[in-house]
Amino acid sequence: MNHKILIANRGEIALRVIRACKEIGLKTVAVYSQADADCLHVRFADEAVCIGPPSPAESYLNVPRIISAAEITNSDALHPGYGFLAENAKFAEICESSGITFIGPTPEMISKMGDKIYAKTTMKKAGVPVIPGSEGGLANEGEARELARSIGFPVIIKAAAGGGGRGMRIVREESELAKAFSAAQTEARVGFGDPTVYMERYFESPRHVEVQLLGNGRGKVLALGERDCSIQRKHQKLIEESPSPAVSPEVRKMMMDAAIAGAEAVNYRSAGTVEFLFDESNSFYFMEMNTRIQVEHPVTEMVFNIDLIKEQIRVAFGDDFKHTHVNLEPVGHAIECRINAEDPYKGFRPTPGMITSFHTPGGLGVRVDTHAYAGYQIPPFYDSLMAKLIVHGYDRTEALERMKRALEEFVIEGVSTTIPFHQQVMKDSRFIEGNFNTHFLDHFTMEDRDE
Ligand code: MV4
Repeated sequence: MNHKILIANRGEIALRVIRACKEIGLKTVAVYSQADADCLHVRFADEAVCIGPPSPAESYLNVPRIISAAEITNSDALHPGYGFLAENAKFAEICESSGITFIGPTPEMISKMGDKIYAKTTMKKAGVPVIPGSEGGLANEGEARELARSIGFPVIIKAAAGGGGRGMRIVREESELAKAFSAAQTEARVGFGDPTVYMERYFESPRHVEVQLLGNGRGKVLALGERDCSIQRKHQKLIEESPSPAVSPEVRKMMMDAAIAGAEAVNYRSAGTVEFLFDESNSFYFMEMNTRIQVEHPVTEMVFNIDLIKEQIRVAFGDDFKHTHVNLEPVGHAIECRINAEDPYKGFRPTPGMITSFHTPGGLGVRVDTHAYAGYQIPPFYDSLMAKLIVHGYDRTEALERMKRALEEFVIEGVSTTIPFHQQVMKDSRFIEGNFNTHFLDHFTMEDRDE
């Protein structure tokens, strides 16, 4: 392949994409803000273009500046990473009309799946189980009330243009409904420019289990197992693993088949994720579909021994998957801990600043995806993800022991990190037993720091 790829992102994911490009002989162009001149993605890329001031709106979210950077460097393709412009259909459209291949799904697919009602309707039509609720948007409060009565309380009202936990309202009894309905509508209009809301039965303590998909845009979609992402705080995932300790082989097969049917029905291209809510009775229900590569993709890569970014690039240029990936079977177990520059003893408050020492763990089955190094100054303008520590083991027990060992080896000085938090979770009996749901961290308290 003879292409030049612009990476429209920063941090560890920019490095991750550059590495994939290098292995397939593609030239790379980094973009960076004034706060990121010392970032590794700038040094690892063949070329780099400064696109503006630190604020994301003036740099990584600034479409004209990114398109200009692609044009002056003669880049013929662009990888958006995750976050920033990764799920912006207009941006994908502008890339395509500027002759720049967008390494992701079609603009039409991004915009369709961004509409959570459309996504749900499409999946339901394809035979995927969806959460019981309204058929489409709620016309008015009266309709909301009538529906809530028939579903039974509690219910949840979600913004059609929302997603990822933004713009949701739980309603526990009828007396709260009027207020919740109008608040959800207002929030949706202000937050997403679309007041449309829909209703679902509310599941109190589900697990978040998601299926990794890869579509070739020629009608074929592969399902690469599932990830359990239930360990999260305020909709920020902290630990992910594959396979899920809660999913049996029988249920896994049904989940994979459902996800494939849904994605093949829309002829999906690129990497994508179908999010399921998984309940105590082992039932799964479609929640939403993400049309990007996700932060936690490495756990899938470790158990399937496949480079998801390379596959994304292949299918974006109209090639098929690598032929060896036809009968995919996972091997062993992988766990990821997100190492953030945050203080877990102080409510996970971000702790930007200078990293004075940085020693990453290594050895068999250990992977560290990071852009950090000793002497690196973490800027306050972006998210606090510093490193992803991923381990792979023969089974979950070995992966867990390996994670404990790797967390022990990891040395980061100068800023607080989530390492002590992860060390405590790895010792928690409920985590060890695989007995957790999305509320695991609600009542989790940090032990006193030993000083
Ligand atoms: C739900 C739910 C319970 N019942 N929908 C949060 C993220 C977004 N994808 C949807 N979310 C939820 N939707 C119904 N009908 C609970 C959540 C939820 C959640 C889901 C996944 C991971 C963490 C979560 C934390 C709180 C709530």
